Amino acid sequence: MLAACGGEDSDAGSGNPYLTKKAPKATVEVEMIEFAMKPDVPSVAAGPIRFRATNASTSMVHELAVLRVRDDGSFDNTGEVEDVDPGKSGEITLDLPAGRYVLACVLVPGEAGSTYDHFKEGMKTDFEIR
Ligand SMILES: [Cu+2]
Repeated sequence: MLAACGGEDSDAGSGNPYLTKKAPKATVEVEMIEFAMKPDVPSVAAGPIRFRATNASTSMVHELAVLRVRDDGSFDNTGEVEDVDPGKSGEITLDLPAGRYVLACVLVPGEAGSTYDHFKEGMKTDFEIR
């Protein structure tokens, strides 16, 4: 019989397996500024976690990507608060397993009016889920 879904990593439409509607057990406040990511805690327990990203810039759009570090060192992007305007905030709740993560802004030149590669400028920080 034919498989209904092709051989993609994740389902084509509904997408992100980490996105959850469960009530968060913890909230991580992340301040974004050029060019740094500043979570209010360095680690949090596994489970549904709300990330609230606040853009402290007065001029630049930023975003928060929650990147899980795979064993081989590559990143799995578990979810993003995209394109947060200066002075604004946004949030996402993700159900995440324990592991090493990086909180990063992944805007690149041409996106959201940016002329910088924010990740390369150092807009990232290690984060642990335990
Ligand atoms: Cu940024």
